Amino acid sequence: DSEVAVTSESLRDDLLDAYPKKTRRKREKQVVVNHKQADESGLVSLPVIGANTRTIPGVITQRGCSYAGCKGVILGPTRDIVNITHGPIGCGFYSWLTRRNQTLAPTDEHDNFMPYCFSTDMQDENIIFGGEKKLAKAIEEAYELFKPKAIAVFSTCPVGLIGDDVHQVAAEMKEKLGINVFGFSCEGYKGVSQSAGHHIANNQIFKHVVGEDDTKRGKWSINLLGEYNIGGDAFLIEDLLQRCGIDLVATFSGNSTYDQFANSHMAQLNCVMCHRSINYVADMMEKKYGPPWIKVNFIGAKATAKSLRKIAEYFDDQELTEKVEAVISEEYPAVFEAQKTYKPRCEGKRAMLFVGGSRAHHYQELFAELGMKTIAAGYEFAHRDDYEGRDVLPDIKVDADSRNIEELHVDADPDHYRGDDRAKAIERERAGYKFKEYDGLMADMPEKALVIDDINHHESEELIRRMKPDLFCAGIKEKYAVQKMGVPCKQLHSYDYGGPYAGFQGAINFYKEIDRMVNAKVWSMIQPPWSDQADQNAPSSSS
Ligand code: CFN
Ligand code: HCA
Repeated sequence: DSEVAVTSESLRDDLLDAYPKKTRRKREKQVVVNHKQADESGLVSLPVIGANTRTIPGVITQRGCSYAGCKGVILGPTRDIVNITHGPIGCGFYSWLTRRNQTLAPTDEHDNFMPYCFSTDMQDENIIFGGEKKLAKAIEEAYELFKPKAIAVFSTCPVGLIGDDVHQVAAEMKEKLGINVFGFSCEGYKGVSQSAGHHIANNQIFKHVVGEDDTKRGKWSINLLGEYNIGGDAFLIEDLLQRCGIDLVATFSGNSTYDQFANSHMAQLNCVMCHRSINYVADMMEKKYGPPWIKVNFIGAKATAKSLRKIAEYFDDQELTEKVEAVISEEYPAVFEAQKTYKPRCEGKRAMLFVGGSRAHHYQELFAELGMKTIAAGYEFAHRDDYEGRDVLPDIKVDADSRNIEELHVDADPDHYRGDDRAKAIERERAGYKFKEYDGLMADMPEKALVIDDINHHESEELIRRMKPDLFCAGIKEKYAVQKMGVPCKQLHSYDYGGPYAGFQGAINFYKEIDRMVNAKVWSMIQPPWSDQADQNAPSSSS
């Protein structure tokens, strides 16, 4: 709409004007007005956005590191692998359950080691003389105490700097103990964000675990890829799938076990929820074992129904279709009721979403169900395909910083954009069409909304000051700075203390929570920092 149109263009200029020339040149590629253009045939093209590039030193970024992406994100939610952080104690401690990934209590068959934080607690002496012996001892000690099926070792920055060989130690301990032990070279400095860590994790899990157990699965068997059971989301999705009669072989990796990964290649279909963090596993599994993959999204009631139907469509079986429709009809009345209550209270309110590599897109569905509008959004570390959909040019810039991880740039593989409607897409490709079917964040966002990659503190403060959204969604580092500006901040990472938000019941929980936040009177009583005119450092409100 025109209000957003005018503001977005001028706001973009103002955000960028604050920067020195060189910084501006970098940031202007990542701060984009979502102007969609249609050609004569009606095909729409999207603006190009810069993504997956190094953060500018000196700005306050939201990003995390490679170790966080590997250990915290991908392997953290698996309950019966002992995850040992090889490094100083802080890395292990701060990646221990802060993400709110949940799981079940232990059983005879499956342990739960999540309540424990395992680390080698490196000291000066290990930095100088090497930490491999300490690591071997830690693995042995963990084995003696817990007798796990598998032990994983995660490298922090100093491990790479001093050259400890975690893979060699892991191989020796695997031999000695007779269980699966494997390591990850996920030193925090690798790549430009947590995204590098996802890829490293995916490669090793695929190499060391997937394919170990060839037990056959029943009809309608799937894996759910990229669902991490934050706030209990996976519990709700598991329940829906089970009621539909769908056999969930493995989730990567919410509420998962080692045995599930080992058997996952026997599933008939991979359903990818967070494409950013796990597309590599989907691709490798398809190439090596055959199951194709489709995208799903269980955030939002409409999206949940659509995803269940999409799975049923893939199997093309009347019985499954009927079961799926029955479950949707059981769940939907409560959703309609809740929408009747909460939509009038939230309708027209404006949200900004800056988080991660998929939720800034997926959560727009839930806000739309409340009649709320997303006026600005962006990812911390996503790649261009997450913004623009599958029709993007290969992102193959390999600079000096990433030369050791060339293989991370799988975006160069055009096959990477297959997935949904593959047959149709391939057919069109053969006919010489350039794909114009977008399924990324930008296609779904309003015309002229601001899309900002790797937003920093200066930019979010300016956005809030100028546009005064009704809600800002981000993470723990942003939350209290934002709230001191008089705007409620919902954490879309940890869900604050709430959730689950997936599926139908989760959507209802979310509506309630957002109503509570955007309609609380307290926000109008807060004086933002710039309201103090005497403060010479405050940004001027007329610019
Ligand atoms: S649970 Fe996922 S959904 S895995 Fe990823 S890209 Fe992070 S930890 Mo925070 S909340 Fe976030 Fe996504 Fe996928 Fe979580 S949006 S940043 S690395 N993410
Ligand atoms: C990570 C994990 C994180 C951080 C969340 C936050 C998560 O990237 O290391 O900044 O609040 O979801 O826990 O994304």
